[in-house]
Amino acid sequence: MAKLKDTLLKKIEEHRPRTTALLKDHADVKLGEVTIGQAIGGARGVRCLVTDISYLDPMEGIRFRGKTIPETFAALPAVPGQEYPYVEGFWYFLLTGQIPTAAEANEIAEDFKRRAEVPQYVFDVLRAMPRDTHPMTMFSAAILSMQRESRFIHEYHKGMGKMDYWDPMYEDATTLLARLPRIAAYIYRMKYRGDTHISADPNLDMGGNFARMMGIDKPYDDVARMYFILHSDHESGNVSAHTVHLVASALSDAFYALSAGMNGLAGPLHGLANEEVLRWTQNLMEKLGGKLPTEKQLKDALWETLNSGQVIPGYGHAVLRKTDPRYMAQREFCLKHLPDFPLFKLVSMIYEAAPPILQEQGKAKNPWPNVDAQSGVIQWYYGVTEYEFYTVLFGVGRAIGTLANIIWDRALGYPIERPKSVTTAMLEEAANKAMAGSAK
Ligand code: AMX
Repeated sequence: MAKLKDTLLKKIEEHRPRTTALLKDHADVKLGEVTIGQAIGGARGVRCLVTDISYLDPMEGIRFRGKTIPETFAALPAVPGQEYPYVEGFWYFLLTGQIPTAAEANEIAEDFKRRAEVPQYVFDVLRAMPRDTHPMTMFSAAILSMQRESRFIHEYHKGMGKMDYWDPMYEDATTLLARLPRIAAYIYRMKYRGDTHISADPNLDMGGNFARMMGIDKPYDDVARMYFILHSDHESGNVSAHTVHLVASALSDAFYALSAGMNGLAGPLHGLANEEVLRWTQNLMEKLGGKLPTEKQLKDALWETLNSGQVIPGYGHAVLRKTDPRYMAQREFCLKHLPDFPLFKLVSMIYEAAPPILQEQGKAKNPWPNVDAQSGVIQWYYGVTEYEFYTVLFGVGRAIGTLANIIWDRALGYPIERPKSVTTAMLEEAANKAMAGSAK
């Protein structure tokens, strides 16, 4: 894929002096102080990661390469005749910061097709696993199984200059990304559709082919495009993105790094929340004999969840302090395509009821919905009712952002990550010193 790589190399060469100058002349400039609360409390708010691919403002939400979600969707070339853009064009955009032309997006789509064939041994690995294995475990294992093909590790062992690391990383990442829709659809149909499979159509883009291989009619192809783009990147500090970055910082290749990131995404406080949301709403409707709850029944159910020490899935965020624009983008899709769907109505009722209850409880810093509160409803509407599969869909999307990031990590020569730990006694000593200081 000469053109994207050429553009990317140009961007890398333009960028490198900025990183070099910052390190050479300003390395001691402080970005903030780290408190005891942050050291114990999951490093919340500690500014110690760098990425130019996306930035998460607590009030505004995500911007991809400086663009909001609506701006991104509007700027990227749409697949002909479809509502949503090429995922492949979005990959170009995340990597270079440049909006591709329709021809450029199509070229990437062609390159993805050339790389998309999944080797049989990957299916063999999946087939050897007990059929009740969680689909995220299968997804992660499938990714890891392909590590033997890594160009990066091959070139590394041959001997390669550090400045060139990004190139085989790009090759691995692109091949991996191109294969993920097939792997995800294979897991889905093996587990839930009687082990029947549908091959890709060489005339379709990534979103179109994913819908086809899942066996779901239009507009599921647009759902896939929207879903993959919305879930791609949320700056670097979230568990999946940070894990991919951390593992890759040891010069582990893209296969090792992405597989590890997927294991983090599979946690219920992170990507698995979309599964939890559907489990919660389905349980509630089941209890009520399949009917929508009254306002009172819903409030009681939300309080019951909180009082039993559980979280309300799909609500809250470590950084955001308003409704997630990824939630809103999906809500708009629902209002257009499935406004009367009972599950969407229930999710909309929760959207009204949950925030004031979380505020009244007074624990969650952000009482508003995140991306996961809305995404399962759309899947359910189009027939993907097996909610344990939802995080795999998130994973295909998250691969786009995390892989783009580790290509840039290599291009800018980011070192192995190694923060310093302290002991509890050291924290106590620091606390005592601070107390003594303020008593003076
Ligand atoms: N329901 C109930 N309690 C919640 C809550 C929720 N949705 N969100 C936060 N809280 C609680 C926390 O558990 C914590 O309680 P504690 O003091 O007893 O430990 C307290 O409020 C303070 O937490 P916070 O600072 O507001 O959030 P956080 O940064 O520690 O955690 C998150 C963020 C997302 C893990 C949390 O809001 C949560 O558990 N939400 C529900 C799960 C969810 O939707 N996860 C998906 C997030 C998006 C994603 O990554 N896919």
